[in-house]
Amino acid sequence: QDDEVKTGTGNSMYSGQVSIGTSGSYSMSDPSRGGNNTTDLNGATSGSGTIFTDPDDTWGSGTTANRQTAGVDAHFGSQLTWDYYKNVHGRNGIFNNGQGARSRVHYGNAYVNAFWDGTQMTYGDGAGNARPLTSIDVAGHEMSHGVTEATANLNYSGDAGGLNEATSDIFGTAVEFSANNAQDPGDYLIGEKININGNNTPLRYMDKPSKDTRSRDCWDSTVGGLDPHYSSGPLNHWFYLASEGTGTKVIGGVTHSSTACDGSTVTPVGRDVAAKVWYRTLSTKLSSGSTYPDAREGAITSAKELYGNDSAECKGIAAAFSGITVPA
Ligand code: ASN
Ligand code: ZN
Ligand code: CA
Repeated sequence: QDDEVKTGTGNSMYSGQVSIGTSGSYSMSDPSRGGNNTTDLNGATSGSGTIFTDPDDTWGSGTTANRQTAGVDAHFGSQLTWDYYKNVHGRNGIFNNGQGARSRVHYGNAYVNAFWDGTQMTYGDGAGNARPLTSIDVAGHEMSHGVTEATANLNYSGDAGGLNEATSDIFGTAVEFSANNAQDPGDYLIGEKININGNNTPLRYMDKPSKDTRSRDCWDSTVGGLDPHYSSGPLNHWFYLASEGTGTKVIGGVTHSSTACDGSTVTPVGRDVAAKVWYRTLSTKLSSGSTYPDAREGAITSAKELYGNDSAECKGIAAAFSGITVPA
């Protein structure tokens, strides 16, 4: 029966040996998650690619020597993202309609990016020292662009562009933590596994976004003029402050250190609360032209609805927005 889920064994690049949902005998297509499926573009830059198949349901080798390996990581990332939204937010897939999505790997030649195109996920193989862009946080980031499109539909410019990008970093990070994977433990770095800069630095730092030399730590009215990958900095910093507070902590084997823009001490509400509040804000308070001040107001209203008007959670969420200088 082709609609019966099978449990394959995947030898991934970034997460060790993992279980993946497959079907038939055997295809990398997961009937238990809306038909999420993973295909090989084999260097093409268009088309659906060819679905990965395997005779014994054991996939990949842990290295790029086996072309299934990138497929294992992409399929696993899609599975984790599906499970995260379902289990934590009650969301049934990217579109909340029970439908899965395709992930395409081996896009183009030495392509150093990954993207969501409104319908599906696509991953490049990287170039030079940069490895395939199929890490858990990147997969969660890209699919969360689909969730943003299906909810607030934030523009990709101005303050909204930064909120859009940060939303993907926030939920990509939340998915990484939810995986609780020994090879890729949760942290507040984005893309730490893929060596995109060739010197083992991550793409972005949520505790102090300016460590990438371009992102802003603090909001002001000029932030909206930046590329969304840099105007995301203040909201990423908000998520870190709300989750972990000010100060220094080792998380996922990495030292994180954060200060508030207004010099305050922020008492954290925890990552799970911050993620719940942000999901409610995204899905019920924001729209295409929303600004950072709108995000503050929406998040505080969301925290009141979830936890009560005078709750510690609501106060902490507000304090973290003051910590990125978004005024009341
Ligand atoms: N990987 C990039 C991102 O998701 C692609 C882009 O610039 N839209 O942000
Ligand atoms: Zn993005
Ligand atoms: Ca990470």
